[in-house]
This record gives sequence, C-alpha cells and structure tokens, in this order.
Amino acid sequence: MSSTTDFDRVARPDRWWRSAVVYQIYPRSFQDSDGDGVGDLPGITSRLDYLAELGVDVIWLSPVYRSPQVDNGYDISDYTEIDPLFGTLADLDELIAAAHTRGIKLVMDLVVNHTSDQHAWFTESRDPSSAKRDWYFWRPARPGSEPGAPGAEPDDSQAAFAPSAWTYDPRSGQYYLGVFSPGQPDLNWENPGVRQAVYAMMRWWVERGVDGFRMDVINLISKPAELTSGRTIEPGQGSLRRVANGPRLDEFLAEMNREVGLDAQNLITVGEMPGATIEVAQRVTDPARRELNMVFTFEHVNLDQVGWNKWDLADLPLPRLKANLAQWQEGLAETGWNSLYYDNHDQPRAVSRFGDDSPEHRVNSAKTLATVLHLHKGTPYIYQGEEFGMTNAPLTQIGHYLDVEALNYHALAAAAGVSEEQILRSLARKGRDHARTPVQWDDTPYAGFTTGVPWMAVNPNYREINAEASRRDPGSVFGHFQQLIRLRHAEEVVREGRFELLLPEHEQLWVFTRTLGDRALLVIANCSSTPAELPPGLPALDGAVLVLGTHPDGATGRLAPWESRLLRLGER
Ligand code: TEU
Repeated sequence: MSSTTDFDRVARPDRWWRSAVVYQIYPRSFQDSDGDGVGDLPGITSRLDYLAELGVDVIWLSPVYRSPQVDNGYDISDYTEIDPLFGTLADLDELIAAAHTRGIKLVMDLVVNHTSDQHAWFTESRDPSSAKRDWYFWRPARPGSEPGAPGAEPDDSQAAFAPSAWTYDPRSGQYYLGVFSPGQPDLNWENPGVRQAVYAMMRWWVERGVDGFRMDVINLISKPAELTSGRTIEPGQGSLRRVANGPRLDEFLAEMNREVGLDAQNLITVGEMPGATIEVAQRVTDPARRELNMVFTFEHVNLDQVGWNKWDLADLPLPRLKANLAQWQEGLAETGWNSLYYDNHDQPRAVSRFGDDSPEHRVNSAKTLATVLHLHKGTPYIYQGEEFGMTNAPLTQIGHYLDVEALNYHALAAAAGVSEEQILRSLARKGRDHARTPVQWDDTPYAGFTTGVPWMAVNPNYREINAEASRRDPGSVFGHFQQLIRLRHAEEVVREGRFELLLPEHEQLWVFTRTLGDRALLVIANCSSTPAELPPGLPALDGAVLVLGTHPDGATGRLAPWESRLLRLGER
C-alpha cells in the first residue's frame, strides 16, 4: 500500500454532517463517459457542476473497487484498486479533487462484512493450513452426510441471494459461510488480523482524501456465539436476521473509530444496519461512545411487507409510516442522530412506492415526500434521480431483471410453486432493479447516459422525466430539492429543532412541527391523491408565513392532492 502525500483534503469542522445533505451515486447507472454502456468515474466528474447546482454537500459512492460484480460491486476482490469498468485510481483522485474544489465531500462505501470469493484473502483462506484460514467461517458437512451432497450443508440457513448460507469448497472438503451469496464469503471479525487489515485499508483511503464511509451491513460483523464458538447458525431464522447486532458490535465499532481516527478527523460515518432497533441506534450513535455518527434503519422500508419477507407484500397505511419515523425521531432526540432516506440502490423508487407516480400527481407527490423527509431531524440522503422524480421502471417479465436478489427470489419462489404472475407482482413492487435504471439526464438517445448501449434499459419515460427538463423549470422537483437544501443550510430550526408529530391517526395528512427556542415550523402535507380538509387540532395559523409550498394558490381550509405547506409559525 503506497504512502500518499499531496492528495486533496478539505477541512471538516466538528459535527459538520449535522447540516449536510448527502447524494448517493450508483456508479454503474450514473453517467458513462467512454461509451461502454456502464457508468464510470470520469462520468461522475463530468456531472459535478450539476450536483453543485443542486446544492448537496456530500457524494456517497456505491462501490467502485475491483470486483467480479456478482452483486454489482458489493463483492470486492481488491479494496485499494478501482475496477476498470469504472476507471482508475487517478480518475478517483481527480473526482475527489474536483468535488472538493466545489465544496463537495466524498464518502466511500465500506464493504467489510464480507469480501468477494475472488479476494486474495479468501483464496489464501481456502488452504486449511494457511494463516488466513480463520479469516472466514469454515465448517465441516452436517454430521452423517456426504460432503458436497445436497442437504449436507452445516445448517439450513438461507442466504439473502442464494438457497444456502453455506457453500461447499472441494479444496478442503468443507463449507464456508456467505450470508448474502457464495460470491460474498463473510469475514471473521473475531480475528484481530482481519480487523487490523480493514483499519489499515480505511486509513489508506482517508489519506487519499475521502471524507468518510458508508458502512455496508456493518451490524452483521459481530457474529453470534454459536458461530464464533465453532458451531453453526441456530435454525429457524434467516441467516441475515440471526447474525445481526452481535455481542461485540459496539466494541468493534469503537475500536474502528479509534484505530482509523473517524471522530478524531471528523469523518462522516453511516452504518447500514438491517435489523437494527432504536436501542441499537441509540448506543451506536451516542457521541460519547465514539462509534458511528448515524445508521440506516430498515424499519420504515420494511413496513409494506409481511414479517421479514420483502416479497410478501402488505399495504402501508400512512399512520404506520408516520408513526415509525416519529418513533426514531423521538428515540434519537436526546442522544444520537438520524439518517433520513426513502430511496437507495436497494429500494424501489420513492415516488412510485410512497407517492403517486401518475402523470397527474408525480411532481407534487415527489415534492411533498421530499418536504416531509427533509424537514424531519437528521441527515437527508438523496438517491440519484430522486431529485427530479424518477419512477419505477416497467419491468414486466423476469428477463427485465438483472439483480442477483431478484433472480434468486424468482428461482426459489418458482421452485416453491409460486405463480409467475405473483412473483412478477412482488418484483414490480420491491425489486432493486427499479433503482438501478440509468439516470435520465435529458431527452436525447439513452437519456444522455451513454453513447453506447446501456447495461440496463433506460426507463422509457425519460423523454418526459429527465434532469435537464427539471433543471430548466424553477417550479420543478429539482427546484424544490434546491430550496429544501438551502433551507437546511440557512435554518438552525430545520437542523436542530425538536420534532413533534401531530394528527398521528390521520389517513391522508402528515403534520408535524419543528421547534427551537421561539422559532417554530409547521409541515402540513396531504400524502394522498384526493383532496383533504384541514382538520381541527392544528396550531394557530394566524401570523404563519408560507416558507415553501407546492401549490401557489393554497386554499385555506383544504389541501389539494399531494399538496404540502411548510409554514413559519408566529413567534412562540
Ligand atoms: O444491503 C443489505 C441488505 O440488507 C439489502 O441487500 C437487503 O437484502 C435488500 O436488498 C433490501 O431489502 C447491502 C447493500 O446495500 C446491498 O446492495 C448489497 O447487496 C448487500 O448489502 C450485500 O453487500
């Protein structure tokens, strides 16, 4: 690992991330610069002025490291090399410098719960006599079974993207653990050598000028006792759920913080934590514990499903969604800090899922959803394309899906006798591919994403829905996001004001206040496609000033479909 001297670094004042807005880029689908149909780093650099115009403070890059791309880069074979698909280290250095020049910081995706099965560490570990054997989880076949034979897996736990969490390796006649897929073997964080290797890699990137880390499934790194004591996963729970929030999680995160100097250098840190509760987040984001700044919870994006099975669809009445976000606001009001998101590369598009993406309501529902999210307390995350209201794509047959998770679900569900029509209905609602269609920059061929043939079809609605059209129209979704970001930068009450949900049971209206001293803001949002009367029980509106609204002529007593108003209430 070469030492680095003149890399571009920027000042990071204390707790700067509490007033920041983060923009997530999925490099594969953002902007292609060399016509190979796949987005890349020079493509991102070419769009920095657009991001500066939007006003965001941070770019989070989904993985660009060398990878066999089994899970689109979340399977890393070399942590300090850029995959040629995306460019070179020099391209990344240039992106970091160019972003910093525009006052935009850059966050890397840290994927260290697992590596790729092509990573040198794993290749070495496959040799039972190697010093790295214990860097991963190896187990013999189930007692009394023929190693490698169907059903001989050490236990019956399923992986997130494969039938079993255990993969047979003929080289040693044993099985290794991969809670996501065979291409993503889990690292054994009990081994101090693993941890120190990860910390050294993180320091290398910090030296290179990055401003922080988004940490992939970081609450899976401390495995439960049965696994760390040589046994297998207790039956009955999906492997992901069983290995979440392990006994040494806080110890490892505090050690990482110390060893890498995360707080010492005011680096931004956000931990993706499927299965994390408010209690886990209170501990992990408590500044006194020096672990992480914030976490990504999955609770609000798992509400429209039955139990832990994302494909088992359920309706989502507005009061349930409101209540969940309010619980997290309340839970982290005193200590800790929230992240705020609807969208990312694993979730369907917010306006299609939580809003109404019909031509009649798409713009206002995208704006109103954004107002509601960005006026909650925490750090907002914008996913590429959300800022101009990109929608789910018309994926109507299995051939339209490319994502390993979708294809695995289709195979398992079909084998279990689920009808193709039912499978496609679940995928159309929850598939990750919706988030991964190329960004729609303009109405030119392939929406300006590439001069080649895109790796994934562009959403055919790009002629109407694209960044260029939205940028040009001040009343657009893009213009609305610009105003929300400006508000957060200008208004302390938006950043630090206490949150209070009002009318929690209202089926159409999402209403809450933010208060800081004598300053108070009120959000009234109609999150339905039908008009809503303003009910009693709202704070006195006399003297209230409209700060940001979706409908210029907001009638006093009622809200139009997907109308929202941000009001500054009279002095308290
Ligand atoms: O996602 C973790 C995760 O829990 C989701 O993948 C989840 O299984 C589902 O897709 C969303 O409901 C992270 C990354 O964000 C994801 O892209 C990777 O596939 C996964 O980890 C493995 O690295």
